[in-house]
Amino acid sequence: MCGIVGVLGDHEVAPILVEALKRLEYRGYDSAGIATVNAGRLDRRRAVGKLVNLSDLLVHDPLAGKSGIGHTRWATHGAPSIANAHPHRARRVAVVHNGIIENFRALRDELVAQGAGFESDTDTETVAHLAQVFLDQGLAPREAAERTLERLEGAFALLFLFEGEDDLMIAARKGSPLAVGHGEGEMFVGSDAIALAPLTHRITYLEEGDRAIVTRAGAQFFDDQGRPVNREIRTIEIDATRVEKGGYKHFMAKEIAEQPSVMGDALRHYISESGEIVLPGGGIDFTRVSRLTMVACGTAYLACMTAKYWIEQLAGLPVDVDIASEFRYREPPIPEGTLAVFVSQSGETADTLAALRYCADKAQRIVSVVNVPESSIARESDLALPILAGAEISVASTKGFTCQLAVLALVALEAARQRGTLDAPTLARHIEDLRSMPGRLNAALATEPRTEAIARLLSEATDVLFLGRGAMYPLALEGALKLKEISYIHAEGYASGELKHGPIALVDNTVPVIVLAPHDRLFDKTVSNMQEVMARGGKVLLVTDARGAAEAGEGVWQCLAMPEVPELFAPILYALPAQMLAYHTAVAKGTDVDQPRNLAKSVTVE
Ligand code: HGA
Repeated sequence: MCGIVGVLGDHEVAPILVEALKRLEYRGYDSAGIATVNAGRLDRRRAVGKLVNLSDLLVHDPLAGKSGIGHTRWATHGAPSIANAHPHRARRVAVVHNGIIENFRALRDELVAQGAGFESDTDTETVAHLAQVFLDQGLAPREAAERTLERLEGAFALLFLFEGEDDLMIAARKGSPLAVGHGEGEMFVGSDAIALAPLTHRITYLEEGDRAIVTRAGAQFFDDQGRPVNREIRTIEIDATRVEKGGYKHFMAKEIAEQPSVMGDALRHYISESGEIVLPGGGIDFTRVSRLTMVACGTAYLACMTAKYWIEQLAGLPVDVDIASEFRYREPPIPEGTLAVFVSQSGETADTLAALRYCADKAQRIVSVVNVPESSIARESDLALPILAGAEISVASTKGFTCQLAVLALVALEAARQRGTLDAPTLARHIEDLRSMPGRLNAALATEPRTEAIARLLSEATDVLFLGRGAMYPLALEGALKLKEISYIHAEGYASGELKHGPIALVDNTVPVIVLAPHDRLFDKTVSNMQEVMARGGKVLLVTDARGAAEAGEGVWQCLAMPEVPELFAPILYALPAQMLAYHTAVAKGTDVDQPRNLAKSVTVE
């Protein structure tokens, strides 16, 4: 999603802005731009496509100045074009925006009637013109920005820069995240701490409704009522090496390979030396919980679907799983005793955050599972459980997903312990099994050369089906999602038993059917469904273990043998072949793996 940066520096700011925007590239974007104030004069440069186009433009048409704002745009209103790229400008004001101004049509009509000339199709441009109207009325920049913000409906992170003001940026947050970075005689603003990582580690996160008046001397913060407020400066340790590819061709490849180590970190964080589960903040009192509502989007939603199998089976608690964008407008009843759980890698997913706010005064407790502990979702939860995956840069989530699964598995086991639904030896065995997962993930990574060879064949396909049964069903959905996200091959995931109720009509010898089937208690059932596919000429790729391959591998198109894994945690391990297949298929097709078309990371608009 859109990335915002702002710098009041003591060096030429254009290269610093472009570098900071590069660190936000991972969010996905279609165009980019910067604006600076140089000796009072406001100017801007914008380009469509990758940041290199903006850099090239700046070589031929440089932009001087030590104060500036920058933006990577993921279009919501208006096609990716130079005219629609940010910063948007009215005469004396430039603005960059993340979010959607919902009343922009009415504002635009009003401004056009007053003589404003619009250049773009965006909602954002109304903000610049509105601020200019207030400047024209003789208001100072700060009041003009304030009066502008009062008129805006919807969600935004906004950063204003003004002609004639070399030492001023105004930042505002309603719905979309924004952070202020504190330097020595320099000040910064960014969509997240990663954007500011090499510039400063001292960060203040704007709270919902906050505005910040930023000068080189520091920042003053005001709440949504305009009252001055103190906001904490935190020291954020973002390991710069975690934001680099580290010799891998793509961030996705690096993040797939990191899974054993980051999962080890996560498990050590939550499991004591003596094998007890330790949740932070006093944990969760499951004796007071009668059901769970789990809400998320995309891959995180599929992690919740997997957790439903675990929590229901291990702890005997009913679990509802919802897509956040549906949940928030359906306004479901939240029965007493409901524990509401929100899962989001970035912790900023707009729909998930809205769903959390809907539950805030209704659920017994709000728990979140996030990768960014300073995120809005974490901060608005009663209890935030970090997944400790480290910065995830690739748009397609990999280590984020498996670390979410690991933390949710621990939640399921802790619920079972408190509710007495597992005896002590069984619980201890499951915890030990979970602890063994990093080693098993390493063994799964060793199958990569074979996965790569199969992926080359898969890249010829135009449609692919994924099948799974039990907790492998959400993984079939995840395998299909990953493949379509980055290789653009149409893929669907189905519950194996559901195949004959419709999708089997799609099967012919051009449609690879990927069957995710460890040799577990449901293996025979899944194999029967697989036989139904093969009987109709379908090409089956069986992803199984050595026993599964020995029993059912004969006659399949391809067989991929995974290491042994305890049945309960097979979805964690089988995520890896699904990820590696998608990755190598995308590489074979030559797509933009880390920033697939039309997609964005940290989905901060609804
Ligand atoms: N609505 C604005 C900004 C879009 C955005 O925030 N995307 O993440 C536009 O379309 O330019």
